Amino acid sequence: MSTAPKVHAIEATLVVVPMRRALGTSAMRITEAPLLLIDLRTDQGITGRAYLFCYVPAAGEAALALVRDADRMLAGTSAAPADVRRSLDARFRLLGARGIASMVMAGIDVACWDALAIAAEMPLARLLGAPLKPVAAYNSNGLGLLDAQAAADEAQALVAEGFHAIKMRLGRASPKDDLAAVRAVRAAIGDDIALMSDFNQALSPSAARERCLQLDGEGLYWIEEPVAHDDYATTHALASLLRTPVQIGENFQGPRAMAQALSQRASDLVMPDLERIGGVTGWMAAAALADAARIECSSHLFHEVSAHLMAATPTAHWLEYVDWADAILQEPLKVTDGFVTPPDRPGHGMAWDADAVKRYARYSTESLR
Ligand code: SMN
Ligand code: MG
Repeated sequence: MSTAPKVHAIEATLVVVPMRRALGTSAMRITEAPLLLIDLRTDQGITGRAYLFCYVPAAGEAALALVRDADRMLAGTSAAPADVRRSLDARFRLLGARGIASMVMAGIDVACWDALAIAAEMPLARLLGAPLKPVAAYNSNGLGLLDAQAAADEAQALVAEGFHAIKMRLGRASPKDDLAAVRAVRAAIGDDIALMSDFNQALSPSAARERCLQLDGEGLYWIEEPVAHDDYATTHALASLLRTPVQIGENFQGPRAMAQALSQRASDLVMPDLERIGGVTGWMAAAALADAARIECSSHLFHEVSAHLMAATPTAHWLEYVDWADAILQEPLKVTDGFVTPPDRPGHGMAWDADAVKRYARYSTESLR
């Protein structure tokens, strides 16, 4: 038997990459993606990788400092995901394993699983017991709060990138403007394209009732996060009221939050996020919960890793696709006729393009030493 690998070092670099299409949400307009690249080196010479999407660059800086803390604590200890998780759980328990701390825990978990799969010379999906099967993806780039004509034009361009499903953001100041944009987009893409929608928690419970009812006959595939992400009572009521499925989940903070939502029948559909649900370890627990509740489970961001996880998810539904990390990846994943297949390479298959990382780097754990 081979000896168990240990953590040699965990390094991180914050890059801020331009986005090809700006993302105007009801909360803020995002034009660049702050990504924290994590490299976990084992004492056996293997590097496991992960990236975190940090929403705002300042959160990336905080995450970088926490990675450095984790590095100091984990160097020389077991690199097995379960051991690392136990150590980080204890390290961040008093701080609170939420928000940025839990993002960092998830990122390190993904990097540990990547290292494990590389050592086993298997794609991550295979290590999890799943075949490398194609997963249906929707194009979630762009399509922010544009006027109706601009939204229709961008929707057509997004479909032309090779997808049968796209997502538009909602939550304009006037309900009339959302309705006009939905109608213009539908007219532009035709009836055969699935059209997801996302309010990003913009509405009060009473406004949500009115605005979702108004949109209910418009053929939306789902309505996502109409109200505060943890207002399960309201999303439950909306799910009962509407014919359109209600979707939530990108803000589930670990599998326990998802279990609570499921027990309250908070939504028709769920879409956990790799960095909030707890990395590969958290995702597999979430996938089991979705399976037990027989609820369809989509992914949020991180399609490069999520494609492997969706292959192993019994109730897998839609893979969210955004191209933000393409700028720093050696081999971005290809979309073929609306499907993404996990790559047949050891691990999750992501490696950084060193020149691009240099170009977009802001800080690294090296610069903090
Ligand atoms: C979203 C994700 C990441 C940044 C902004 C908005 C959105 C989604 O909620 O579901 O894609
Ligand atoms: Mg969303």
